[in-house]
Amino acid sequence: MRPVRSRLFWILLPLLSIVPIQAETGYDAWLRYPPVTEGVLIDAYGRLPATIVKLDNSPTLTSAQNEIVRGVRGMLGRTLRMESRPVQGGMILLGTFAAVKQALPGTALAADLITDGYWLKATVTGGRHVLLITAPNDRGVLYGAFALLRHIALHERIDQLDEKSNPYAPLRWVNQWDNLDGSIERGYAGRSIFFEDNHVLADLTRAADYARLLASIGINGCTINNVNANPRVLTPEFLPQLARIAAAFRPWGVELSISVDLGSPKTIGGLNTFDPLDPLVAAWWKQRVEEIYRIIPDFGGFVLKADSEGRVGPSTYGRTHADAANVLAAALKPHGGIVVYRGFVYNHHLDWRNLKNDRARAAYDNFHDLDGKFAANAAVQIKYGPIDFQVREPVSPLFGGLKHTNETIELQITQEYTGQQRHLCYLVPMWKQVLDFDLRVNGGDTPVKQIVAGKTFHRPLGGFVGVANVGRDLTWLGYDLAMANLYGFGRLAWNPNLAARQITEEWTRMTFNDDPRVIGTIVHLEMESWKVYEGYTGPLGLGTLTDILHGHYGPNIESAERNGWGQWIRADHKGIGMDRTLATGTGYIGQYPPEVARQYESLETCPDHLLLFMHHVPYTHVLHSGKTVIQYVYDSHYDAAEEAQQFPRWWQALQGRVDEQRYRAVLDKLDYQAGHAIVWRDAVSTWFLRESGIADAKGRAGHFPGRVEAESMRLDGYTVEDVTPSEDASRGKAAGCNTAPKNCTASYTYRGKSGWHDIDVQYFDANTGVARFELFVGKQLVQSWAADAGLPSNIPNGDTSTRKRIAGIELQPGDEIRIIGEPNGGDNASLDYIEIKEPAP
Ligand code: GCV
Repeated sequence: MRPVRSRLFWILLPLLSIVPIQAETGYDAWLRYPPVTEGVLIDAYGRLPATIVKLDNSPTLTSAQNEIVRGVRGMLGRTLRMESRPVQGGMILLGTFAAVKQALPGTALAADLITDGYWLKATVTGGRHVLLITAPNDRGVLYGAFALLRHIALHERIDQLDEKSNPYAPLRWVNQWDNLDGSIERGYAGRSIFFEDNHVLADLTRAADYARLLASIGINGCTINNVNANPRVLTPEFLPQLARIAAAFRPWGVELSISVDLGSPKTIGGLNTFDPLDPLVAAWWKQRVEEIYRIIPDFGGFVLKADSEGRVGPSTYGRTHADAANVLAAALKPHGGIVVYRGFVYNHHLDWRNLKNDRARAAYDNFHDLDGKFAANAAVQIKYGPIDFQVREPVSPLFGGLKHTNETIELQITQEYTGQQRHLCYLVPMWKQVLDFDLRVNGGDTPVKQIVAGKTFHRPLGGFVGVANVGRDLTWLGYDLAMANLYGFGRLAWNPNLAARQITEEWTRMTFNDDPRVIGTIVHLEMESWKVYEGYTGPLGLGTLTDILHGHYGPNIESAERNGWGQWIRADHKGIGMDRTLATGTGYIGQYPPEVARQYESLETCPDHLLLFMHHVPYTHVLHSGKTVIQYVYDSHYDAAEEAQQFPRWWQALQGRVDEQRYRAVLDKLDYQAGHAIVWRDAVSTWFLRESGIADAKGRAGHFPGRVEAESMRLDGYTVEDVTPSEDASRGKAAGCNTAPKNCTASYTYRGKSGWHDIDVQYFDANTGVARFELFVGKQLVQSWAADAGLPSNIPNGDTSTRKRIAGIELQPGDEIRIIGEPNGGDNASLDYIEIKEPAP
């Protein structure tokens, strides 16, 4: 009998056929391996051999084999048979060149592969289909395995694979800035996955999973502790703990390295000196290094920050950076280890009154004369720009200034000055510009990527280092969309010639899905985000106009001025910008090779986006774009903040197209960013209006239609307070509730037009407690929320200023809008203003 189906069944049928999108935490990042559902692809991938053979038992090859089994099971729903010897039928064959040669004599191997490079080759030998994944070394085979899985995840053909891929540079590292107590310097995603309470964590599952992520993008080294290093890391009690992390990394081909403190021979070694030229000091390092290699044979080496930001260094004994690097290098050399010496050396007590002083000069001035003096197993690690990871900087001239010294470039995946993983700011487009920048050393074609990879000056060592701050948050970086930076860094370190858009598309498809709308929206968001962030934080080469003395997060323009840190923008009533010219300024521009120097020296040829980094000009200076500097500043802030308002709207189009959990989490972040972009816009525009005295030609700066200041509302319990810096609050003031545990109330009688409105409540979310707010219209409670974002300050300012949007409220003249603030801990439920607007179309 045919089953009888109810009407309801037929109504529900279309819904039943929709595969529900599973909630996801983000933990799997781009290694999710979701099922391939397209019929054509299922057929094509169905021809994949059913057996996977690994030719030796090394931990790395075992990872490669397991990973392919895992990926194929996830994506193709098949469980491959695992073997350790070639079989009669078809197979996926994993092995180094040496092993393949033995197992399949006569197989012609790709001679042009270098260490870590891999070859994927679909072939027929002895009548059987073999998908060969081979490489000169184990790690290369693992990278090949990930490459194969990437092809499948991207739904690319694999039946005729013949892909050889070499890494662009030997050194592809991340530096974590984790402290042994479990905190992370500039960490925005929870505590360390390595340390707690001055010990290595007992459970290193996260460390191993991190290594897997790193391996999947070709990263071969991880420095696990802060460059502001705790000497304890080298103590005999600590080394065995480090060995456990190395063991967690090893199956993924990630070498462990550590940051060390140059003062260690004295602080923990019992010597009365740490003079790098003292034989006792050299012997101490040698002995420590031997001890390390005894328990960690594949140890990568040391990273050293010295004579910088309060760290001790060779200057204590009148020695050079090369002396300091070389004493470590000598100890590491017999074991194949390297030392990476940070070029981030500058005086943070510069006299700001001296117009010739310039922090940007520091790296070149400190290292250029030492060119050729560093050991062959040492490299100088240079931040991409001469200041410190700003939203925009010119490339460091030091890249072109060391021809006989190994270099690495330091990029920052951690968004220290670029929104701290609360703002979307995708840095791959910026890194591409930096890496492609042609320094024209000796008038030749010398892009930064080639120099740091050792290609230009034929150096044996070199590469790419990304400062990363993954933490215990399940999303790793605290924000799903920020993971594109980690992915992009790895892909560029492997091949800096990849296009930013291609990298972003790959990442999006693997992290989310293949829906063209999803791909289009996310790629667009990511690709726009750096330009937008720069636009509302610090355009024209000013750098991020943030609070450089504290959190490096919200706006605080003047924190850059009149102190020894040297991030000056030299703004006064008449003009702005650092004069770094040779003719009249600090001479910094002279550190570049002549062609580049000529371009920057002249106002005619200096690009607008670096103008104020290189020149001091009046606010009325006309840019190449035809706008004056001051009008550009206003326009840039208004336009970029407006674009940030679109981010959550674009994202909303993806509801139901990405899993609900990540959809919500990302939407919250983009909403927050849209609000904070307004804080930035207002702070910077207000400050420039006040400083320059020149009005915004479009009449926006200083005018806030629909805004009701908290200080002008009826206040019960709330008291009016000044905010510092004043531009971080609307009209410079806030209302704080200092009556804890009693609540405070701010109310206002609406007199505008009746109809639907959005109400924005601007409040300050201090990190010392969790205040709560309730918003009433008349007697009706419309919204309540907690101020629990964990922002980087404990007072009302640009770090803590936060917007809560309450959309779609019907208001009528005479309605009372009332906010009740409930203080908690040190969070005084401070209010800045409310803004009542007609809803955006
Ligand atoms: C690890 C900047 C950061 C510091 C960091 C330093 C460095 O100054 O703010 O947190 O210290 O750079 O790179 O050494």
